[in-house]
Amino acid sequence: MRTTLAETSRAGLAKQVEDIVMSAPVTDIHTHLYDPAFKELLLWGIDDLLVYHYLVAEGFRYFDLPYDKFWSLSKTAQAELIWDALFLQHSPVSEACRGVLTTLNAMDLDVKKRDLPVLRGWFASQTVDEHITRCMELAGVRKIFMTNSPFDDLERPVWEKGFRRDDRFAAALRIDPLLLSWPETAPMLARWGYKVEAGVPPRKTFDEVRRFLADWTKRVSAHYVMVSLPAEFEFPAKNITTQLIERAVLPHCREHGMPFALMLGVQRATNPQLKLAGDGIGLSNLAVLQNLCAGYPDNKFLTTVLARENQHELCVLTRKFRNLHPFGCWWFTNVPHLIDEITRLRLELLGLSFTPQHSDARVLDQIVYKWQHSRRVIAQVLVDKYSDLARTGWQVSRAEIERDVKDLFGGAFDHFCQH
Ligand code: HDL
Ligand code: ZN
Repeated sequence: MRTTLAETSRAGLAKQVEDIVMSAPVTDIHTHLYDPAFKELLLWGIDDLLVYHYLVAEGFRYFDLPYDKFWSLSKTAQAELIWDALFLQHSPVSEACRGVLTTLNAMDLDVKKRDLPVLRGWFASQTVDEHITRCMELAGVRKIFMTNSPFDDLERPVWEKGFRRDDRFAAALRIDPLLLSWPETAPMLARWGYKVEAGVPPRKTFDEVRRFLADWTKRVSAHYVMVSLPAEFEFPAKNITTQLIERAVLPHCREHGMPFALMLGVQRATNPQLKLAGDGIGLSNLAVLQNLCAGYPDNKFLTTVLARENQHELCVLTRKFRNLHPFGCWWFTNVPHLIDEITRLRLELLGLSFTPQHSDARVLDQIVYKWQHSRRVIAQVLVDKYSDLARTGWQVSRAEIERDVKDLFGGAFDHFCQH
């Protein structure tokens, strides 16, 4: 059957958009990866890929063994149980399973043979430095934002000792314990020399918390401050969390021109026996976001929400507040079906003033699949939207597509952080 002009032009547009989206460099604005100076904190290789907490949760749906038995096994033994259950006994169709195979395939490793020892042998022959370069090139990632917590006993000493930074890794200051566990955190700050112990007048306490935030912002060269908040988080509320946000975190962020990144909707330890894999989801009351954006117009808020049901309201709030920048399809929404739905919703409601994705990678190799999978979905959504424009007679040029994709892949984020 004859191909119509419209079909030819759509095919040409699709090829152009896919080429641009699949190859554009991207800034990965939230991961749990580390500068190689943190040594074993930077996870990489086949066994870390297989024991990723997403796969642990999926694996336990087939395991008969008790949770504690699994946790007592070596990483290698855990990886073998997961490989057997999720790859050999059942087809690896889940996003986290397919991701492992996408990554191995991108590294020219033959997954057809299903030979885990051979795969292990290849990774054992790699060095971390060459592997960082390889993964960032395959993923098209030019900068990796870490999650840096002064409250992490393994991470803190490395910062205190100091090290030469790898400029491919940027820092974000993560402060969950400060805001969510003040009674346990205040004594830690006191031990570190900040006068916050009980009985200290509130004003002095909040000034000392600001000094702590300033010291660590400088130490790690943080680009933003970040916290993950439970679904039941309320703001304002008559509690120390609200006071710390209002009297320390927000003034600090204003003084340093930094966004405050809110990740809303986690329900920690839904099943504690799954450890890191045990967190779940809750519906957030996004009035907290409205109150923060409206009440603090001189602060900037990066936000991602965990519940699919919160995504539309986040877009509407973003239309109301230019100091709000939504980012990513976070965690349980980082699957093709929802990346498509959420990105389509955002483009249709916001245009290009948002950041569609971050990887949230915990294992270096994951940036390869998380970005290849996301790019493919984002490209398809953009093809549809540009095709919708073409039907009006508006033809986007290659340069305009490249400009738009540059914005989505870090440009809009950089602009938001700097202005
Ligand atoms: O709080 C967070 O930053 C989340 O991303 C958690 O780390 C979660 O465990 C995760 O890795 N999600 O992808
Ligand atoms: Zn995360």
